[in-house]
Amino acid sequence: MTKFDETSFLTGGNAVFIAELYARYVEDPSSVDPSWVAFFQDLKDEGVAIAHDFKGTPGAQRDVKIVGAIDPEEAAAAAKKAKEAAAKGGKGAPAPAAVDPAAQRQAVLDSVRALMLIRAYRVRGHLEADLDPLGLTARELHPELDYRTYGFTDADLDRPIFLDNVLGLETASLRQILQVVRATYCGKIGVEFMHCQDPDQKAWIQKRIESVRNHTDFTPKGKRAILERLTEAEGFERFLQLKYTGTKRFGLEGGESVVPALEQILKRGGQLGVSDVVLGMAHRGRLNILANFMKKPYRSIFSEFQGNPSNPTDVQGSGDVKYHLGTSAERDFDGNIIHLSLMPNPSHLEVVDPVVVGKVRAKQTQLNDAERKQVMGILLHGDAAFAGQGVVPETMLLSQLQGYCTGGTIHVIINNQIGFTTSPQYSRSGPYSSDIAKGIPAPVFHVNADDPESVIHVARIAAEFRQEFAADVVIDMICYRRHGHNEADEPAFTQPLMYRKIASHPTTRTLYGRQLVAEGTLTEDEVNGIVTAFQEHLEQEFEAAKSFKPNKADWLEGKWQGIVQLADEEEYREEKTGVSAELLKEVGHKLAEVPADFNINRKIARQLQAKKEAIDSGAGIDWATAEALAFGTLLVENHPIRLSGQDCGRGTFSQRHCRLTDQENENRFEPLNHIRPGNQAYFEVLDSPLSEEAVLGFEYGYSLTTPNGLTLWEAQFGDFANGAQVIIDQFINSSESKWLRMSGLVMLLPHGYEGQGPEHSSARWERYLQLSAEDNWSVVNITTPANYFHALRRQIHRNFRKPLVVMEPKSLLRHKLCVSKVEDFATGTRFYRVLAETERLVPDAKVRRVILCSGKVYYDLFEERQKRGIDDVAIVRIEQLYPWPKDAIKHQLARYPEAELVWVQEEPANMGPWTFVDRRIEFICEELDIKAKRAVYCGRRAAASPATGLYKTHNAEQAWICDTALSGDLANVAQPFRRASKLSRLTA
Ligand SMILES: Cc1ncc(C[n+]2csc(CCOP(=O)(O)OP(=O)(O)O)c2C)c(N)n1
Repeated sequence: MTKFDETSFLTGGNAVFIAELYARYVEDPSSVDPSWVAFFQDLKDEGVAIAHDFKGTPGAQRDVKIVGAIDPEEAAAAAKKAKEAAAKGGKGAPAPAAVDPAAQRQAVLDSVRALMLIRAYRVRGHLEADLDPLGLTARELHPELDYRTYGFTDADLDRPIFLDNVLGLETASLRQILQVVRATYCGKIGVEFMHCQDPDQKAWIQKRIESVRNHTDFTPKGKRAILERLTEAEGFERFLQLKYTGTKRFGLEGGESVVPALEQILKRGGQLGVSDVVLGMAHRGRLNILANFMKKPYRSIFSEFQGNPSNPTDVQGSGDVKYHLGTSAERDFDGNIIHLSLMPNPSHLEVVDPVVVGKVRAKQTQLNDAERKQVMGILLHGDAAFAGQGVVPETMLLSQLQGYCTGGTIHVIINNQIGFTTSPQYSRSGPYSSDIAKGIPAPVFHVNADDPESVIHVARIAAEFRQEFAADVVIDMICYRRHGHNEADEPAFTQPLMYRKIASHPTTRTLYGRQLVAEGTLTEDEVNGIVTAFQEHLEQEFEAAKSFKPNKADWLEGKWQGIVQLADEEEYREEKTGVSAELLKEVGHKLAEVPADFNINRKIARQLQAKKEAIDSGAGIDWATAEALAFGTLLVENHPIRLSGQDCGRGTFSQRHCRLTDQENENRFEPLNHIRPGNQAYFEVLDSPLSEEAVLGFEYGYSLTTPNGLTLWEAQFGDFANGAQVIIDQFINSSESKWLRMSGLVMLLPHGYEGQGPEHSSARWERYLQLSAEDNWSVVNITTPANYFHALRRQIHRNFRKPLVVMEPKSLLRHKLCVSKVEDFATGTRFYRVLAETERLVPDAKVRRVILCSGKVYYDLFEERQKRGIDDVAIVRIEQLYPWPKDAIKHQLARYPEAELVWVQEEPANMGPWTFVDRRIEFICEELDIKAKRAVYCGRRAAASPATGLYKTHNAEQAWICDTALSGDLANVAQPFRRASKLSRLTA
């Protein structure tokens, strides 16, 4: 099919056929085939509703069939039949005799062709819109927007055409139609909305823009306000350039229109019920937005430029560069008070997106904003980053999912037509930076930033659309970047032509000022007066900056009241996180209860029964039950829980089943929400989409606003968290230090060597350990269900918040030894960072060897030791690797002064905890008067791949580790980093 086949059926012989059909349809709809009735109805209802459908998008079936049905023979036969019927005066009778049939046919044909043309403008008008302020992008005429494509000629330009109210016109000439569609679709705004599959959304946008020809008439007061905002945006950058020439600020110059656009979103949003907005944005223009939109005092920004910290000096942490900092503010728009928070963000572009969305969701939950109209997310993007970063579509994927939706995010692309030094033709395949947004499908408003009124007009529509449809919407604001990527860069090295053009291009404010003078809205003096007044104000602020001192850090307020900053590790006290026997029983019983009419799966019914029996008997409580008990007890203490991850409702290993499915109707039931109905917090469990980065970012964002609740993310297998590494590096482990943002997020990462191959064995926890410092989080590899129960509960019962990284077991979920007793959960019990030897061995002084290990390998060692009847080798488990429980380990090692010391791990020596623990153990040995001076390594030799893919090899390796650790000669296992022979991955 050539590009224009989709319209060709209206030309030539088919046109006659359709004209005949249409005439019959107008007379009597039942006289034509029902598929044609639908077709003509579409034409009438929404203009013409077919062109884009021919491209094979969903919903295209009917129309494709129609086109396919029109073959010349069929058409000729149909036309003949119609004529015969007319001659007989039967059904489908001809028009009244007074009407010339040829003229009538022409009129119908004109209407259908005009509707096709109008439709083409709705679909592709944006391609001819005047979007580039620099005029560097050649605007090619698109054949589908040429009336000649539809069979019209110049001679047809002034003939009246019946439109039946399409475009609000009863009748219009082709010339008038072209004027209207070009004004609406090819002015300074290009709209892409025909890809939206919801007919209501399509119809709404069409009506909204066509009814006003895509233009708002601003009042003189409104125009003045726009000019003032532009003056502030431009003046602020100029001032910084003047006072701090060459200092990096990633200026907004060229994109100043975004400031009044954001204000408009809030203004209109406020009228439509928005009271809380969370914003995320990158470096570009951030200082400007902080100052002129968030109203961060100019003096405090100037003070930061002078090298002063943004927080009071008693607040610890690394701090961050000024163009990454966040802030919050309250602003009043015509009496609507809107709370704003701009999230701090790392340099890594776009990664803040899911964090913002997660935070919005959490706020909505807390405010009971069921319709999601009160709290709104706004994301500002760069054009290169929006097109390039995978987290953008991953985040958009969440937008309509029940567990993640936020009533729509407004995306604003500050599209300066360049990314650092890379021009768009080298950075994306599609025509627009925004193209990825069409996949969800969100409408896109492209707008020329040098026309601020158009920018504000689309900002208003975007806010209305979001409030109306609870869906994402994109504003692609096409502008330019007046300087280099930062102010020290020379852009002419790479884009000389563009920058020659920019050098002579007046600023947006200048152009708008001239426009207002030309229109007579303001005098030139008034325009200049606005500029001078603002400059004077900045000078005063500049003076005030010299003595400016931040008086408080912007954290631990509101929901965070009562939470404290942990001063140092010494303050770690293990809270008593046990619960009463009665509560444990109450929760435990409820876990096994389902409504009488619920058809539970038989196997699961047996599992639930086993749980109940374990609780009643007081022994044999497994991992999943312990987890459910932690959840249930927190819920009755009024702490909400949100668990999200791939297939986490059932559990990847079919262990959790915290959401049950009725076998007859697939209704769902969550026992944890029915412990004390009406008198407990809400348990939310969500099978997430198959994304790590966006979902983890979302949950992290959620946790930032939910200090009173437990937020958990589970990876399908631990190493898949790799896909979310940026969130881990740049938010989870460092946000408290950089930005004073605490989080109690829990990451559950299935981990353990069980012969499942390179990608299902290791959660690569060496990475988390390497990132550990300054008490930034806890990293645990727990071996008992009760200890897991306490680790979860202490997340909430501490008076500070730290993320928790859990190496989650797999085979231990069903291991007969990996069970706990009821008393391990009881009042007075707590989390143990180190677990001592549990068995009766020879006296401590006679113990020959102490094995230090963490996680599942403990059970392999334990069973092997019991099998061999060894009683002089002690095994000490380190349940929490970070913060390193030095004193507790020291306490254990002091018991065995004569023993040799071995560190056992399943991971290769370059992975797992070995390099993390080696020197730390050595320091403990140094401090103790014991024989061992350091631990000997026993595990797999350093390797490129974390594990073997061969089950037999795995078993041999595992057996070797246990054998060597318990009975081997440690002198032979001391070279973990020696190059492995082809045959052996072991250290022997
Ligand atoms: C993920 C990521 N990759 C690379 C960079 C380095 N970088 C910083 S800004 C930038 C260009 C961004 O271009 P665009 O998104 O169009 O925003 P602009 O700077 O033009 O406003 C690049 C490549 C980064 N910060 N983050």
